[in-house]
Amino acid sequence: MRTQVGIIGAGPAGLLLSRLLALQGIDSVVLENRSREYVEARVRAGILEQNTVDVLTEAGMGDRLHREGLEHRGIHLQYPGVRHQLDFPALCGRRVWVYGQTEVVKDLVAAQLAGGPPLLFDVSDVAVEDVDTDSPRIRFTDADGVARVLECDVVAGTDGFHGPSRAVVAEGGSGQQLWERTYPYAWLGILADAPPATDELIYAWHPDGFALYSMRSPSVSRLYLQVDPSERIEDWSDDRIWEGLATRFALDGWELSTGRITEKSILPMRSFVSAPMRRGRLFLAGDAAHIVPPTGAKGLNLAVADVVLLSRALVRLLQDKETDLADAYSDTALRRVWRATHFSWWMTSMLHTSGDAFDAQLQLSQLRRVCSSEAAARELAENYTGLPY
Ligand code: FAS
Ligand code: PHB
Repeated sequence: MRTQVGIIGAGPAGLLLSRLLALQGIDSVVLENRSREYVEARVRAGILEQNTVDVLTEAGMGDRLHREGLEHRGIHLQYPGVRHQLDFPALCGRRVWVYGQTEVVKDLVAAQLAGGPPLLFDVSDVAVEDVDTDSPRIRFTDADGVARVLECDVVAGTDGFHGPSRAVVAEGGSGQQLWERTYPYAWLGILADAPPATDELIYAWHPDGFALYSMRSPSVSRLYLQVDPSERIEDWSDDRIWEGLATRFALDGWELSTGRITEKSILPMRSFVSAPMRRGRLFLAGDAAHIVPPTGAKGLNLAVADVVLLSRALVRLLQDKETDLADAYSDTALRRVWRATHFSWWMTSMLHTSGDAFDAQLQLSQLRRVCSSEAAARELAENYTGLPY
């Protein structure tokens, strides 16, 4: 098999990269080691930045997003007795959309399978070779158990945190730098058949711990509460979850709406950055190179930003035979990665309780500042809605 760009991983990064390249006449093959059902069912991100919506729309992937997505003008910040709305368009002229990552992936998979570049599910034994040459290759076993070799001009490692690509970069002579922070808390997340009791997301600080009120549609709520990383999901009955959420969102004259919980899981929280995001003809994008805590709603959006940058670099490399954008890719991408990493750390540090009384006063002071200062609110709004590419 031969293609111009071999793409490992059919998450949002790999699928969008393949789409953007195809629109520019560059062919690719996407290799995914899970099934279509598994990839489309993974419950993950929910918020799309203005940039992400614009990119998906321009790539012809915006129809269902604009039909079914929920356009939000802002978020609410809450601490005991106060729920304050940040008006993003007034603060920075941008807004965000609620449209689950599952829906983005379903749209991209459907487009890919309807005449797009080859997308192979259920592959195994993926191995990347000769990335320091102009003819790298990917060895793999296809879904029928047949050993294959995909000859490429470029390999894109969009295989997420647990994929093989980052290790290939590390084995290269350019060396690898890793930065990691594991946070002392996790998120217990639920999906519930319950109409959201709020028009926009609520980020709530409470002495018992952080809570986030999000949603997927007018009839499906997505909620999270801060728990200790050692907590086990089987120790959290539905009643215990709803009680914890009701306590943390409590506000006079307002009531949480409950319903059947259809999914629950505990998500660890970490920041992780790996540099460089390239070795020869292998380029990393998305979670393969970086992880952010979900508090800033950056993970999916950062993957999209990487892929927009990478697609431009690969078009220039493969069509114009110019290496300038490819040579600049890693440094350019990492500047945005660190901006998103800082913002995600800042939101996480402001909102998650540690049990330390001094920390609590610092957090409440920060929250009062953001809720009372237009300048402080604008800084949050600009980062949350996505800085211009
Ligand atoms: P992905 O991990 O989505 O995709 C990588 C793909 O590569 C996967 O399909 C995987 O199966 C495949 N792969 C791996 N190894 C392979 C191999 N050897 N061969 C072939 N394929 C291989 N972000 C937010 O903004 N908000 C959230 O609330 C949020 N919640 C999250 C919850 C969880 C449990 C997780 C894990 C992440 C969450 N994220 C959230 C972050 C998430 O949305 C990521 O940022 C996003 O999926 C990144 O997309 P990709 O880089 O494409 O990586
Ligand atoms: C979600 O809806 O899953 C979501 C929204 C905002 C976040 C994190 C997760 O910051």
